[in-house]
Amino acid sequence: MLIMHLRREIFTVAPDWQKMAALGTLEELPLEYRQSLTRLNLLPLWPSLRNFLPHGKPIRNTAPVVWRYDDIRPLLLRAGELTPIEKAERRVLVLANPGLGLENARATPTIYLGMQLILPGETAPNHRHTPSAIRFAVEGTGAYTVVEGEKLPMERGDLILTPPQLWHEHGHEGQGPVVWLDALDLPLIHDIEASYCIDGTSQPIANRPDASQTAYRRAGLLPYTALDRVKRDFPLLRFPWTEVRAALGDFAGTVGPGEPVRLAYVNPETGAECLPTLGFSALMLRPGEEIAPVRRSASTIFHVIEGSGESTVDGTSLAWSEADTFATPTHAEIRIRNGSSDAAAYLFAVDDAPMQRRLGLYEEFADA
Ligand code: GTQ
Repeated sequence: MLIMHLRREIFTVAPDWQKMAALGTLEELPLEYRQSLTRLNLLPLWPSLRNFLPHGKPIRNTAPVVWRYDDIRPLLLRAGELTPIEKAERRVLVLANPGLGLENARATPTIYLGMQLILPGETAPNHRHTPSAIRFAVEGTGAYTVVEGEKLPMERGDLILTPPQLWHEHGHEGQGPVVWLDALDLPLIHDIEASYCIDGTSQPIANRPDASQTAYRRAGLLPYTALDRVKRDFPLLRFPWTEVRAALGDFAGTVGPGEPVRLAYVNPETGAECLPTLGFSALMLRPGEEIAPVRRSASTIFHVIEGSGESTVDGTSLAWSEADTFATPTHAEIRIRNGSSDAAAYLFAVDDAPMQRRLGLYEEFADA
């Protein structure tokens, strides 16, 4: 412990030469030398070293940005008229961060977000893929996702997991449009050239309620057989909002003012995050409350389940109301304020902390 501490002290003090020496630039190198390097697929490190390894804090291109549901909704409904489901497979408008290039289809460096529309009677065909995905139901009733034969109703605020490589398809048996938010770890999986999909025929559906209504009905209770077998990776695929909302309300009574009332969605058998790469949590902001979550190395997106308010992200103000979604970069300073003095606000958060933990680089910073 002492050694760890000393190491940190030694290496956080910048030697003088580091401050003084400016690194050599590309332009300083003879043209003929640069051309020889290029011809041989070589690159000098030092001109771009600070790009790859900036001092103290990563370079962040992710813009703090809000996508308003009032803006998205009419355009998504129009997509319903313009593009039949057969021509879309998934009828989705991607929430793309302008700081990362719209064409790169990412809300943060690791989180893909889309708003998906399904109309009554439509089905989005069965497939499975390497990226992990979740759905967070935003509007409408009567839609469902089937994951490995388990039928998962999607009512407003419900979280549905579609873990990597598991078969999933969507349908809609109700009236009116249904919209949900998709979040995937697609940016990472695509960047490492590991993203692909396999199409399948429609799954046979098990004739029983989903596991949130049966085997994992209540926290603290597991099927007895779970004690003496290998824990399952994805035992629970649906987290109904009615239960999460009630849990937040009860938890709030024990959390001091200004302390975030925040619950993590976890695997009930292991207590760990429910997907390998992305983490999910629900926050309640009590009337008039403002919170400043600890600054951390993870990037996070927030989706408004109920209420309205304002956030400050690295000094940028973002106003939000119901069904809006906003992105926050890694290492960001974040404040979130409930704009109402008499109603609670509820947010759903997706972050990349699980993948950062697995990579051994997740950090929280105790700012003054
Ligand atoms: O519903 O399976 O937004 O495969 C992107 C890729 C949704 C889905 C997206 C997908 C899906």
